[in-house]
Amino acid sequence: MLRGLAGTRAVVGALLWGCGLALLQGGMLYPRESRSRERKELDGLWRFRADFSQNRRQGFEQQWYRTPLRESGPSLDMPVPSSFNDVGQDGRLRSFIGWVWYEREATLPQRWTEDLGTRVVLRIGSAHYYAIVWVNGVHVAEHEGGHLPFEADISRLVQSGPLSSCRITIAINNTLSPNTLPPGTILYKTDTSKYPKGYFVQNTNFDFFNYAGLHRTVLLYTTPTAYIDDITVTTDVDQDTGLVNYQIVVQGSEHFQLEVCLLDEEGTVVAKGTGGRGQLQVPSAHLWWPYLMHEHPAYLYSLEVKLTAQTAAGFVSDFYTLPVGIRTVAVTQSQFLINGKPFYFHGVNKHEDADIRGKGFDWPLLVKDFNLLRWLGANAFRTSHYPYAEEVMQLCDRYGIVVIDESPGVGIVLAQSYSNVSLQHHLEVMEEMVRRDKNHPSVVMWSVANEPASFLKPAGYYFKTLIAHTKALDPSRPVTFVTNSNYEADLGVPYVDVICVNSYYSWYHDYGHMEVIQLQLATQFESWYKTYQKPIIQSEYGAETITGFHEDPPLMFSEEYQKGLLEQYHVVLDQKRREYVVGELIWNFADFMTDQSPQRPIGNRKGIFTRQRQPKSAAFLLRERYWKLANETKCHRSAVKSQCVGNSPFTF
Ligand code: GCB
Repeated sequence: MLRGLAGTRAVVGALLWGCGLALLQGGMLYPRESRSRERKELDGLWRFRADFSQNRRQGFEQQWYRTPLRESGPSLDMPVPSSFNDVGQDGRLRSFIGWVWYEREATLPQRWTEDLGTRVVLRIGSAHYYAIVWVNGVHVAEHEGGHLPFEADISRLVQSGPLSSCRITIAINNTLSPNTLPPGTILYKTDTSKYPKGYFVQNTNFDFFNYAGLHRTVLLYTTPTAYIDDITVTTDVDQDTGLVNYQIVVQGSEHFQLEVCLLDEEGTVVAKGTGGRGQLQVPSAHLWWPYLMHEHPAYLYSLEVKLTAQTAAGFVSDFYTLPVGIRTVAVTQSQFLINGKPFYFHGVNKHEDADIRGKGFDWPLLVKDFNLLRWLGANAFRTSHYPYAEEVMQLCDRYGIVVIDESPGVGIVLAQSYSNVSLQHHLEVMEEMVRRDKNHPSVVMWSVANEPASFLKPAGYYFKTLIAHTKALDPSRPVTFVTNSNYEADLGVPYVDVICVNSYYSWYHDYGHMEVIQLQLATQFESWYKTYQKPIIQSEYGAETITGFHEDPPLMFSEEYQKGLLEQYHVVLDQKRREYVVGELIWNFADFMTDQSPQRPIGNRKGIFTRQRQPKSAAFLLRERYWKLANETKCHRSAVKSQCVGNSPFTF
């Protein structure tokens, strides 16, 4: 079977591995409607087939992309966006490894197919993990990586003859190898007295279920043939003047003019500019402040960009509006500063995860999660352990929820995963991630990985290179990775700006002994700080808890134990946050699905909410703490002293 799968990848290999850099040419602006741009979402039911053939290559051998899927065999209805794993009743699909095939017909407006001045783009928000795309049987795109968008310009195809619809076929392979992100291995079980011939399993070194499918919106959108391809905005503050630096990339014409206009929330123009790069100055600027740090958090301006370009067909205009938050981020030896003020991260780690849909994007779930975050008084989260949907980042911008944006570099523990092939892919993933998320004011730091084996010899070069590359891509934000290695052995931490450390005292060791937490945690902080003099975030801590289990005195897995363990952490966090600890992120916001194992009773239960988003006792404990922390931060700032009491649901 290994040969089968490897063979499958070899078949497409030449196309497969060469595409990364080519994809990075060009921007990846979120597809917004404007006077010059339309979008057509292709969410809903798609046709679907998993290739259960022994070598998983039947789809390629029989060229399933050439004709409608229903003609080459039976197919299922499959919702998009959704993971395919949990929607069916067939257990084989839940744990399927290999190629699955999606297909859908899209009806195109007449103008899109007839107006040669229109550019039609197919955009796939997330296809986990490797995807090949055909339109009407013609190969149009390939992409490696399950969490970032990719596009194909399909104008020529849909404008080449009379056509009112097009057939989109997407083959997706969820196999993980030592060089993918996240990495994994396929293990062949060859003892035929125990396993059937060809039996194999996918092994991973991360603690969440490897859901797969079309996880985010698939859509078509249009631009004129000369178009605004990319916008990069960075901001600064000088006294009370906001500085908005912009850079715009245009494609499709060399003769063009650009006008930019910055509007405040009332729609009043506050600054104007022309040309592909420049600086806008906003006197008395409203800064973008995190939630609970200011009476008007998350202030967003709108940057309206207008392109007028000369093309063979005459003059065309393209319009794109980008939300802009003016804020600064800086790191000192012991502080994380937003707009020059110390910021303390009090928040959560999340997952994109829910019943039935798996990692499929879902608006009601998203809105519920943000309502819970705000109820909790959380001001931050980490996108553990991969980039989340763009709509999530947009809500963070709008609500002032600060983000540590993490790459899918989770489970890098094998020596092979430190090879040059892996590093090269990781560099490209960082490029794609920075390209997608660079303009979000909510993103204040990049995390290149979670809990790698950073004590292995090659880790030093790997993280030095990766972090330097990320900083070169975006000099405006600090870079980190999240470690659980020993402070003396970690070869990657010398290169980070902020130390993010995970620990599970009295959970994965010293089980049941909460009395050792304070000593062990204080030692952890002191050791790291003495060695590096960099601010520290407790980026994970927590305890498994089955909602409704009660034991007093507390026993592991009970709600009382989870609360008790958190309280012990809080004692030390309260001491050290006055020195150099700049944040605490609970593991985890909600229970989530994992691979099956004796340690995981239907998933990881360290959520403070259940998977259905109902609170455990610990949620109330954290809520009280987070609002108190928020109040303290506010009270330290004399300008808003009068607001110390009143905003909070608690009186102190
Ligand atoms: C960790 C990992 C996270 C796991 C968590 C746990 O350190 O970063 O992915 O889910 O521990 O619950 O074991």
